[in-house]
Amino acid sequence: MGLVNSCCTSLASGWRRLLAYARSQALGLPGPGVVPSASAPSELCEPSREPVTALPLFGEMVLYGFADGELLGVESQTRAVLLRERLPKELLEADLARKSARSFRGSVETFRKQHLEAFRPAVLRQSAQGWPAMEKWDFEFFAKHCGDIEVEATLRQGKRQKLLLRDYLNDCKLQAGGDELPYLRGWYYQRDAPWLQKDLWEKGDFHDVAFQDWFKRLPARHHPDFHWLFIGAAGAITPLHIDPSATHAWLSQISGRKRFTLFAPSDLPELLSESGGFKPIADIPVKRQEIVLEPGDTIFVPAHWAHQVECLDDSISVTWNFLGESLFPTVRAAFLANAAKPAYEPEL
Ligand SMILES: O=C(O)CCC(=O)C(=O)O
Ligand SMILES: [Fe+2]
Repeated sequence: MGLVNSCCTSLASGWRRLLAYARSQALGLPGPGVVPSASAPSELCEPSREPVTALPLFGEMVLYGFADGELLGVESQTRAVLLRERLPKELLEADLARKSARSFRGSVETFRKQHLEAFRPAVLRQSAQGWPAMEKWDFEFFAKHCGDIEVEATLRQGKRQKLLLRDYLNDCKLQAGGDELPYLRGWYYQRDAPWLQKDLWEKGDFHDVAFQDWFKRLPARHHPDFHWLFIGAAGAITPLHIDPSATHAWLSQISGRKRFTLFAPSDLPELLSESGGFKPIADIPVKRQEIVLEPGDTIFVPAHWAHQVECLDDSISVTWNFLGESLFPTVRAAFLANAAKPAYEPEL
């Protein structure tokens, strides 16, 4: 899936490279790789100018957001600035001093205003209650009905391995309690077993109406396959990361419990180590929000909230990363800027 760490490595090291490049520009060095229509603006040379967030987008493109809401679209390979935009101010303001994750029993409209448009996490308790999956899905169900499907599990240190779902579920049992358990993350079940969908939400349900995916308004080749099942044994972990392509996510817990640890976008610089990766969460000095999802609960993780996830029990979840309305103009602008890039490979 490539989601873990991909963004924040770009935030720290990408930004430093860009800054070094901008400084070299100011010194009058030739600027190989600059797209002619857009050069690195001189204010990048300000040492104090550090981004507070970065949105990984199409290809290698990263959008760096600043405290004042300014946003620079940067092609990280060529280090050229491709567009200037503004981030929704709600994203930059989102922090844990405001209302954060909480129980929710309101209407779609309330959810939109208080969470989706405000970039505030939410826990929607028992919002998947009544889905047939809640009664049917456990490890035995998948071994019996989907055992012959080849899946790709994540092993130690992010290594991936293809194996039959039946064998993966067996391995989960054998390795229970060990370190770094294998974890089936991001299984795009709609390709292999689309019939599973009938066990989930229906048209007109909260999930269908509240979580509109604005990717659908971009050309079809840019609709990502960000709709997955996660199946993991108690103890399996998804390390701290930010979800790809500026997407919000919802995740509904079907079986077992999961703990989410969330950090606000405004704290992003505190989460990164010198080398550009994420620090272990135990070493992060800022406030975090911990939420335990019970079967039937759904969490809404807004774009750019970093999160770590741990299976507290043998766990099955369904999740969808979707593009929200307020980031759509930015993502569309990035898409157009990316599409308008000259067709040559700049020299580095
Ligand atoms: O449930 C998990 O282990 C991780 C889910 C998640 O954060 C993701 O899909 O991006
Ligand atoms: Fe995630």
